[in-house]
Amino acid sequence: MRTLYKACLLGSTMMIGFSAPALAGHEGHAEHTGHSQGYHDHNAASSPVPLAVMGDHVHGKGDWMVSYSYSHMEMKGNRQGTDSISPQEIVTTITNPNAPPPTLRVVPTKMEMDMHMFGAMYGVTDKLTLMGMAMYMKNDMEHLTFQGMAGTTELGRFTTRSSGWGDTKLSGIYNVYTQDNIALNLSAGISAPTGSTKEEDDVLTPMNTRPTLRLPYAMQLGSGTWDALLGATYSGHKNQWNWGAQYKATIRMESENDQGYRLGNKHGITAWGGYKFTPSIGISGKIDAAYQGKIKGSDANITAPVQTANPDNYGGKTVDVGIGLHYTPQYHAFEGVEIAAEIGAPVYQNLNGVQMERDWNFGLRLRKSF
Ligand SMILES: [Cu+2]
Repeated sequence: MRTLYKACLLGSTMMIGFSAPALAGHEGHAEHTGHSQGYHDHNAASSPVPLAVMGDHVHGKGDWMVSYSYSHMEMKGNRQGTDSISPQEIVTTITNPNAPPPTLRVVPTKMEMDMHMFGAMYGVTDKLTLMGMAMYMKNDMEHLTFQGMAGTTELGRFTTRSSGWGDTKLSGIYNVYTQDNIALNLSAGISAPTGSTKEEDDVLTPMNTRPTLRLPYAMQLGSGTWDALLGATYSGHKNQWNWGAQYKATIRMESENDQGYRLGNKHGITAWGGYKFTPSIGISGKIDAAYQGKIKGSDANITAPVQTANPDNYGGKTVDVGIGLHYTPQYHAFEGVEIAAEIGAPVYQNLNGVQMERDWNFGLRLRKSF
C-alpha cells in the first residue's frame, strides 16, 4: 500500500509538473486540434481514455499515431479461489502433480512485471485503421524453498528473472457506426508468437541444489501460439464528458505450441468514463472484468514442485478498477500529444487452483497523432 501511495504521488506530481506551464501558456490552440473531419479524428484520441482500452478509435485517412506505454504490475501473497493461503499451508496441503515429492515444496511470494509497449496506428481510409504493437517485458519472481520432501522448515529464498520481446500484434479497426457524438468500432487481428517460451534460470531446490531449469508458464514471454484478437468498442462524448465500453478477446488459434501446451483464452470487458477539466487536463476512471481459462496440455520441461508448474493453476476471474490523469499540451509544437498516467488495483479475484494474487499496477502512456 505504501508503494501504491508512492506511485500515486509520483503520478500526480508528474501531471502537475507537466500541466503548470500549459495553464500559464497560450491555450489558443485548443480548436486547432479538433479537425473538421469529425469524431474519429483527433477528438477521439484526445479524450481521456484508460490505458488498457486499445483499438477503441480510428484515425482519418493518412493520419498516424505512435505510442509508447510502460506498465508495472506487482503480485504479492497467494490465494486459492478467493481466499488467502500462506506458504506453510501450500506446502502441507497442495499436492504436487509432478510427484515425487507428494506436496509442493517451493512457493512464489512476490512477482513484478514490467512491460514497454511500442505502438503505431495508421488510417488506411476514414473507416479503417491499422494498428501494430511490439512489447518488451521483464519479469521477476521471488520464491521461498522449504527443506526436504515434507514439513515447513524454510531452506532459503531465490529470485528468477526473464526478459525480452513478447508477442507482436497487428489489428485492423473498422468504424461500423458513427452518429453525432457516438461511435461503434470493431477490431480483428492476430498475435504472432515472437515471444520466447523457453526462458530458463537458476532455482533453489528442496535438496539445496541450484540447477538451471525451464521457468514456469507465468515467466515465459509469449504464448507460443498464433492468437486471434477480437474487439468491439462503443464510445461517446458530450461537452467535457466521454464514456465507453469495450469487449476484448484473445483466442488461441492452435491446439498447442512447440512446447506442448496452449494458454487459456481471454475475454474482458472494460467500462470507463472521462472528464476534461480544461482542454489540457482530464481524468478517467474504469472498471475491468476479465476471464481467462486454464492452460491446456503441458511443457514436459516444466516439472518443479511449485504451483506455477501446474497448468491447472492458471486463469480465473478478476475485476479491477483504475484512475488515470491525462494531459494534452496546448502548445502548437506539441499538437496531438497526450501523456497519461494510471494506477489500478483489483477489487475481486477468483483464481483457478492456487496462484499469486495481484496487488496493484501503474501505467504511463505517451502518444502523438499527426
Ligand atoms: Cu490512435
